[in-house]
Amino acid sequence: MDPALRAADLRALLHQHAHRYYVLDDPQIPDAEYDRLFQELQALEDAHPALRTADSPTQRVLGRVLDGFVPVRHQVPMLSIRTETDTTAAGAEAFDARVRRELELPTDAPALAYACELKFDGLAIGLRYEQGVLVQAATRGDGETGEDVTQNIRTIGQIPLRLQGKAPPVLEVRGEVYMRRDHFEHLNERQREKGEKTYINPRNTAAGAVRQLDPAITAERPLSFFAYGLGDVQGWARPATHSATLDALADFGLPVCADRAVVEGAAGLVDFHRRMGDKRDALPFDIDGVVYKVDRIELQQRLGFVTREPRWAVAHKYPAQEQLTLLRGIEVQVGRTGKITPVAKLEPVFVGGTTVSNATLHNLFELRRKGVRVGDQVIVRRAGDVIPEVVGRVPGARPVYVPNFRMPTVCPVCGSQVLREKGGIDHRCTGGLFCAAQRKQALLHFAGRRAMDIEGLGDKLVDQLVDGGLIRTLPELYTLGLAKLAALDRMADKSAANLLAALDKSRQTTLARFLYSLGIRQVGEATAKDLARHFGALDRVMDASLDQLQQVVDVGPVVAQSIRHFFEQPHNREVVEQLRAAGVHWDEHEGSDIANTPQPLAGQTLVLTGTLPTLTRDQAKALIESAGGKVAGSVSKKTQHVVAGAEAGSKLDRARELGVNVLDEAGLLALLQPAPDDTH
Ligand code: 5U1
Repeated sequence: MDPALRAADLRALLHQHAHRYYVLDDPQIPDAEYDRLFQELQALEDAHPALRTADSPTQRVLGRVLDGFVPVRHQVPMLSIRTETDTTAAGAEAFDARVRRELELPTDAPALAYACELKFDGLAIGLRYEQGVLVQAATRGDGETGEDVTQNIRTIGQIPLRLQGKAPPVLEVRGEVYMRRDHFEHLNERQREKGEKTYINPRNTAAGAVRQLDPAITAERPLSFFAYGLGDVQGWARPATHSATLDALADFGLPVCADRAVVEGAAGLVDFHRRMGDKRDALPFDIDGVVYKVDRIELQQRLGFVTREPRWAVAHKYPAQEQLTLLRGIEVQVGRTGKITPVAKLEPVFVGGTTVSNATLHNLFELRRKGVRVGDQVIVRRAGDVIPEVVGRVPGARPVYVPNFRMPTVCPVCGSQVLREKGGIDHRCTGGLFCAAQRKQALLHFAGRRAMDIEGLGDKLVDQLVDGGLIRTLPELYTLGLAKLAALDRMADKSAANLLAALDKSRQTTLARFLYSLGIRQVGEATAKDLARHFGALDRVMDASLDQLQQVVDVGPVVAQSIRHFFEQPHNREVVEQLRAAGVHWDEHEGSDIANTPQPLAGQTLVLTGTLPTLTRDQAKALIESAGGKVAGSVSKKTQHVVAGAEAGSKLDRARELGVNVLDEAGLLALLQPAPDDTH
C-alpha cells in the first residue's frame, strides 16, 4: 500500500480510538492494539519524514525544553467572568434581575433561557484549530496577550489534535485544563511513597504542569480538559444558542462536561446551583461554583461587555474549599492498624461547606516538608469526601521561637513503643489490640455500615465500652447483656435493648461483609467481595496459599501477603472462631463463583441515578452485585442499563444520548429475576 495512504489511514484510526478512549471513556480496541498501530505509524514516519504531519498522534510528546514561553496575541480577547460571591439563592436571582433590567424587559416578559455549566477549578486555555488541526494553544495571560503552551497542551490525550467531522477554517475553542481529584490524590500518594514534596491542590498542579518549560514533565501529569466557549471563529455559521454551540463542540470530538442544563428564569438557576451543590462532593473534579450564561447568542450580543467581563454570564460561587486559619496545636491519633497520624488542631474554620477544627497532617515527613509549627497561619483544604488536610503554611517569619513537632516514642494511648518500619514513612504503635485506640477503631470498623452494620454502635458508645473495660476483643461484643449496657452512663434501657437487637441482627451476615469487618490490612470492601466470590467459604480463604490468593482478581502479592499474614496469627484465628461460636453466620457459597446461584446480571454494568421509590442506593447496589452485575459511577457505552429514580440528573441525559437502556425500580427488580430457562 502507498505509504502516504497508509499513514493517513493510521492517523484517522488513531484519532478515532483516542477519542473513544480519552473523551468517551469507551475504548473499542485493547491498549496493545492501539500501541501497535501507533508504532506502525511511527515507523512509517521515520522512513518517510515528509509524512509527519502536525496533527499526527506521534507528535503529542515531542516538544523540546523551552527557555521561556512566546507571547501570543489573542485574536478575540480572552475574557474573564464576573463572580457572584453571595453563595445563596439571592446570587442567582440578582443575576437574572440584572440581565432583565439591562435588556429592558418588561416585568411580565417570559422567563429567559440560561445555559448552566460547572465552573471548573483549573486554568483557562484557548485552542486554535485551523482546517480542523490544532495549531496553537495559549493561556489567557492578561486577556489580550497570553503564552504559547502548544507543545504542553498537545500532551493532553483528551485534547484532539484534529477535529472530527467538517471543521471550519478557523475555530478557537476556549476551555479549562484541570486535574481530576483521584488523579491528584494518586499523584500525591506516589510523591509520598517516594518521600518527595506533595502538591497543594489540583488547580495549582494543573496550572503548573501547563506552564512547564519541559513538555516531558507535563506529559507525566494526568491533565484533563473541558471546552466551554469560543474565541476566534472564521467560516462557520455558529449555532444560535450557547447550549447548541457546546453540542457542536462535542460533535467535533472535544470533551464537554455532561453536567450542564438549559433552565428557565431565576428559579431554574437556583435549582441548578442547588443540584450541583448537592453533587459537588461526588464529582470527580473540583469546582468552585456554577456558571450561568444567557443562552441566545443574539441576546448575548445585545448585552455586550463591561471592561473584560461579559454582561451575559456570571460565575455563582460555592463556599471555598480552602481557607486560612490558625494552627493551635498538633496532636497524634492512633488508627486501626496502629498508624500514628499527626492531626492539626485548628481555630475552627468554615471550609468546603462545613466547619473544620481538625485536619490531617498525614505523617512526620509531610509535616516537616510543609514546615508547619504551632501558631502558624495554615491553609486547610476540604474537597469532596476526602478528609480535611493542612496543605501548607503562609510563609513569613515567626515572632517567637516555636519548637518543631516531634513524634512520640511511646503510644500516647497504651504506652507501647512507637516504631517506624525500615524504609517506611509511617510511625506505628506496636501495641496491637492491647492498645485501646486500635481496639476502638477495630470495633468501629467491625460495626460499620458496610461491615457488620451494627446500628447504634458509634464513637461515644465504643469509647465507653472500651474505656470502661467492658470489651477487649471483638467477640466480646456479642456477650454484652442488658444489665451491663444499661449501667453505662446516659444509656437508657430502650437504647440498650435496641443495641442488643442490632447486635443480634448482625449475626446473620455475608462472607464478604465478615471478611471486610475483620479489618485485614489491604482488604477493603471490594477485595472482600472478590475473595468471597472466589473462595465461597471462610475456611478456604483462611487456608489459601499465596498463589491461590493471587488467583483472585485484583489481588497482587502485597494484598495476598497481608491476608496470609493475618490468618497465620493464632490470635486472629481465635477471634474468627469466637465470632462463629457467638453465632455469627452466613450462607457459605452465597453469591460465590463456585456456587451455582443464578447470575442474571453477570458481566453487565449498571448505573444508578436519582432516588428510587423504595430501595436505598446501597440496597440497589447490593441486589445488583448479588446478581453478578457491577455498579459504575458514570454512564458510557459500556453501560447496559441506567436505573433512574426521582430527580435523576445528567446521567439520565447521557444515557439517552448514548441510547443506553433506562429502567425504573420495577424494571430493575424484574431484571433480577432469573431467566425462565435458568436451570441453576
Ligand atoms: N463553564 C465555564 N467556565 N467558564 C469560565 N464557562 C466559562 N466561561 C468563562 C470563564 C472564564 O468566560 C466566558 C463567560 C467569557
